[in-house]
Amino acid sequence: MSKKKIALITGISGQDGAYLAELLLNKNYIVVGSDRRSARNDQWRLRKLKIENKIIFEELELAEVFEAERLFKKYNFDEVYNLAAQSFVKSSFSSPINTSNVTGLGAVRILECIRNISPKTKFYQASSSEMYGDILEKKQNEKTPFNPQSPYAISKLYAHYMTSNYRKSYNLFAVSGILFNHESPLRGEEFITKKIVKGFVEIINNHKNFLEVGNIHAKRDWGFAKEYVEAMWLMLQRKTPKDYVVSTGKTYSVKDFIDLVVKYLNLKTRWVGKGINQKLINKKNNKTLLKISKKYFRPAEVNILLGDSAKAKKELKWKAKTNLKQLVKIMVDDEMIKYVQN
Ligand code: NDP
Ligand code: GDR
Repeated sequence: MSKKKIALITGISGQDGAYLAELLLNKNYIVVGSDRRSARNDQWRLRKLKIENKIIFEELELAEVFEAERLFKKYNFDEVYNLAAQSFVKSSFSSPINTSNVTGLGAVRILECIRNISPKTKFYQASSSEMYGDILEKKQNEKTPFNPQSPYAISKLYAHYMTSNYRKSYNLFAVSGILFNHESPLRGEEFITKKIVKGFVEIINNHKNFLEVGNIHAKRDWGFAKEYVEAMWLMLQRKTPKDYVVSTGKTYSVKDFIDLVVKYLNLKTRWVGKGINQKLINKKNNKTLLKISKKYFRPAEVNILLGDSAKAKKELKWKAKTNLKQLVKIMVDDEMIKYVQN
């Protein structure tokens, strides 16, 4: 019998951490999941997937200097997935220094441990389509130049370049997956897809009157998170360390997403007004279901993203299977369960 592989997932309490842990456990890995102290006792995602008691939890605050070192001295990791980050783009404008420290330098703290303590460990860095920012090519692939528009995206780009620099300079197996937006029932409530799904499900269950959002004309390439973590794992199983774009190849606006959700919930609606005064009205009673609020706009916006993951398809044999309509169904059905159970 071959020895069980051991993997570290930083950011175990997040959306991708949960799905990746599930995937690795199914592949018979020992999974060490790190979180910061504040996250302890709030592993609702792992509980939801029924894997909370299968993870070895360790504390790792990525903003600290020596905590990562302790973990690398304790375990001999085969693979490390660095998913921990201050991941909310809007917050990065109000906390640029913390974002740079955690999302940017955090990756280097791990890379330094690998270089000094465990050079055979394979490293995955969670890079982001946000790095393309104000896009310089219509479809973005591994060769598209970056043009980041937020402290978050700039921090991710720093970590991205450091990962490829460590790969070249020290011959480490260190790769970045440039993942486009991916969503699921485990998505944090501050992100737009979950906010819309939760908001409308609350509205139809009389727990809310209306929803307020920001720029509904922003377009994103949205996929299903559960499929995207498979691409992360596949990248670390290749002979040669390389970076890959992971996306669906389709882009939709926030407004399109709203329309799909209300349609699936059988609400008859119409859009009225323009710009900041645009609203979504319930045709049945003329009540406002959704308003635009300046509060949710960002100082600099990424207007459109559209990924080209042909390289992942060819070399990893990975492609997105769930389309946006199916994703909406998965998310809405899950959100509705709470009310059915009551
Ligand atoms: P989440 O926001 O759901 O999870 C982020 C994780 O990082 C949480 O476990 C969080 O812990 C942890 N974390 C935050 N700050 C620190 C810190 N200072 N020290 C240690 N841990 C910390 O993100 P996702 O799961 O959606 O994404 C995973 C990664 O992939 C992130 O790096 C994200 O930036 C990146 N990414 C995500 C995409 C997406 O569409 N989801 C697309 C491209 C990249 P806590 O619970 O305590 O907050
Ligand atoms: P994003 O995701 O910034 O793309 O980053 P988010 O869901 O926050 O925003 C997507 C787009 O929707 C617009 N928007 C709103 N966004 C939020 N959160 N709330 C609103 O009310 C609202 N109204 C409109 C935004 O302006 C934006 O254009 C996500 C994160 O997971 C990152 O960590 C990851 O790197 C990228 O996806 C790829």
